[in-house]
Amino acid sequence: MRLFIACELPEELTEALATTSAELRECVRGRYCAPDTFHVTLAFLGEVPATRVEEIAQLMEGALAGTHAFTATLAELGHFGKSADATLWQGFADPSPFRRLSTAVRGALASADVPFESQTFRPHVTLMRRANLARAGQLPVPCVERGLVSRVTLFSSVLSPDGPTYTPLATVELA
Ligand code: 2AM
Repeated sequence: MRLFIACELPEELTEALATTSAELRECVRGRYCAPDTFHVTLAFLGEVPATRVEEIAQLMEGALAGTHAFTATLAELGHFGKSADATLWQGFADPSPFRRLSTAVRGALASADVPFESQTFRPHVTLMRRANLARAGQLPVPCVERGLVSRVTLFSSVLSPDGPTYTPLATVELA
């Protein structure tokens, strides 16, 4: 199974992100992410045997026990990759609460020898993939909103030409 652990987002943030995404559609070509898939990845595990799902869910729960929910404020747009073929995202005013969650989750995975992608963590919500920014007009000013982040979920991801399908397998409600 293809697995990742991510923060789910409250409605206020999802709506603001969807507004920004709709404005981006006017000026950037690429593959848009559906608003009901918006999330902040904390750890990407990739292919993992299904027999390890329960262990991973328990590691996630242990790592986040006693962790508090927090208010997150959306901030600037940014991108990864080449400007002609970019992943376009919106970031947060204060990355530190997301960083603490990611460090805790990744630490628990590492201590149990569960492999994950260990590249530098940069909290973001992907709005669009394969974005051609080289041919884009002026990007819109993104919608900025605050909301309470209170759920961390282990998802499975199934890729298809119509886009990924994410299925929640286990969720931690932050205190
Ligand atoms: P992205 O949004 O920055 O592309 C589910 O696929 C989630 O896991 C996506 O949010 C994606 O991050 C992230 N992801 C996919 N492949 C990844 C990889 N090889 N390394 C790190 N994160 C990855």
